[in-house]
Amino acid sequence: MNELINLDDFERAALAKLPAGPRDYYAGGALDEITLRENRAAWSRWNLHYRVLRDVSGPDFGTELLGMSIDWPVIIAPTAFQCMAHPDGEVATGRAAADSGTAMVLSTLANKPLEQVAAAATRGLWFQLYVFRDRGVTRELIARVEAAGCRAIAVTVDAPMGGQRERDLRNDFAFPATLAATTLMAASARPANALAMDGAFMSYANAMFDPTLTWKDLEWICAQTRLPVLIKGVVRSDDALQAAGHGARGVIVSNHGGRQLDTAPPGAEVL
Ligand code: LAC
Repeated sequence: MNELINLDDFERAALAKLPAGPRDYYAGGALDEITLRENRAAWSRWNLHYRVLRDVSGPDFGTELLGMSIDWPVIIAPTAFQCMAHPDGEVATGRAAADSGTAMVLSTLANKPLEQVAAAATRGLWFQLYVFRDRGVTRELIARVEAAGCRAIAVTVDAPMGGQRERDLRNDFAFPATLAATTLMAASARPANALAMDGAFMSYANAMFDPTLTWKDLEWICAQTRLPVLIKGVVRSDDALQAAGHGARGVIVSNHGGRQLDTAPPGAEVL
């Protein structure tokens, strides 16, 4: 497939194939979607300050990221419930990442089992971790992530509560009962985990994720694993410094795609 595609057209066409619920869940943001719009606008304001006379006959975009070599400096961010869009879900995304020579980050709320995605994402897989009120679930997830050969853990820190996503409320959107967050569900038979995903992200997050997290808990997470830990959802340099002081090996500058706190500044600007 070599024809050139305009990405905006591609996205519009792909989204148009989905029912309103999943489409708006994927495409939407929190509240008035000010941050969602600003995220895109901010990237388009970026300029490339190119240099000249540098022998570009054999360009090489390869780089190293926490010991992982990738062919170009972009990896695929975690997004939940990909089987609402395609039956191959996260496995297909892992394959696509590998085919293009890069890595993927798998969501805690993935529909495909972690091990299957790891087998497809041969150029590297990171795991995005939500910290559950039930620390046993969290510990089991970390152990499974290590066993599957993931190369790093990215702890989401910008969703202590679910964002107010008005499109989801208007659509009365719920994750489809026919799809499970398989990696998570297999992690434990504990009651906290048995709660079916029969709600929207907001109610699920509020019921399951630990809103009491502090920097001390970051140290606890780092102590549970030999993998490098990053925190995802940072928009301030003082938080980045604090992360380094509490054991994080990196930060992912992000506002959760504008899906959490509306009016948060765009990543491209604060980076
Ligand atoms: C979301 C969660 C799953 O943004 O990260 O929907």
